[in-house]
Amino acid sequence: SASETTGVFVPTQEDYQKVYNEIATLLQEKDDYDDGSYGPVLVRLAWHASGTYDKETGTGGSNGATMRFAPEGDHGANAGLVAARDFLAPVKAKFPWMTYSDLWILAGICAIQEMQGPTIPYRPGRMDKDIAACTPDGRLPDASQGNKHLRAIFGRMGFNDQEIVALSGAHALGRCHTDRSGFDGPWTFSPTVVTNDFYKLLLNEKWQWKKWNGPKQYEDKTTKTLMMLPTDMALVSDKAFKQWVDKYAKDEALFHKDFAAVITKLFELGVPFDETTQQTPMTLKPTA
Ligand code: CCH
Repeated sequence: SASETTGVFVPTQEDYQKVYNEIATLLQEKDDYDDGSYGPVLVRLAWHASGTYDKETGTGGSNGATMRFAPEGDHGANAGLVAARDFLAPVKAKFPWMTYSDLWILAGICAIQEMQGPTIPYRPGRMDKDIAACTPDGRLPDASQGNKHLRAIFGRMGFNDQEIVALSGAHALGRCHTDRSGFDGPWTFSPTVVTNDFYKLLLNEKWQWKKWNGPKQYEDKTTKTLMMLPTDMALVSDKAFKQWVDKYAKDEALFHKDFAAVITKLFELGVPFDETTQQTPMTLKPTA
């Protein structure tokens, strides 16, 4: 094998499955965090690692893991993601042959699959970059804004309206934290399961401005326990976006299919896969 002749360890799909299983086991063990899972914050880490991509300059994206360094790790948008990076530290120690860049994306995929989401194909090959590759602040979306901002930010990465709406369904997961973004609360009643509930609730609940001292956000009129960001609400006030919200609210299978496709694209933005080596996407098996 290549590893015998060169002395360089060449991981196989089995090796990546071992890493996957390790993350899945830790997710089950460390269940006293937030709503009972680190899954959502792992998805957010993978998204913020990828979502800095700029298609014009080819800078940013998941190939680099530059959020390890203070300038990028300290960007306001990344507040709290140290919890996800710390969660993965023992995994990196156990599998030192893996780059942080590949590990963060594998962890995002593992989290989605373990939270009953669709199967996400995985391709390794990302290289860690040094501090000089940190992206400037302001590349990730600002939740206080609206439809123009969403199209500008996601357009810079290369996404269209349908893809923006499909990606936003990730807000079925997790919650906002007052000590991170300043916003407060979960979007759905099942924040550790990949459902289409984000779209259903957007359409079916009555939303009102929350009366509080924090940043402007919505709360549901009925229970006052759920939340929506101004950017979330733009997905129903903008007619072109709303068409897709309607579709995904009606059809969870379609959401899962489109979410898998668009998150794969997100996770691979700017990654220069070597077409000559083994780059067939692999399917890693969920534990359940
Ligand atoms: Fe998001 N997100 N997100 N988001 N997000 C937040 C939390 C999560 C925006 C703002 C916020 C995506 C798109 C957007 C997740 C996945 C995705 C929070 C709360 C804010 C604010 C952070 C906190 O306080 O901890 C905005 C604006 C956009 C614009 O579109 C996309 C795309 C994805 C993934 C595909 C996940 C998951 C969370 C929950 C994190 C947690 O810790 O529970």
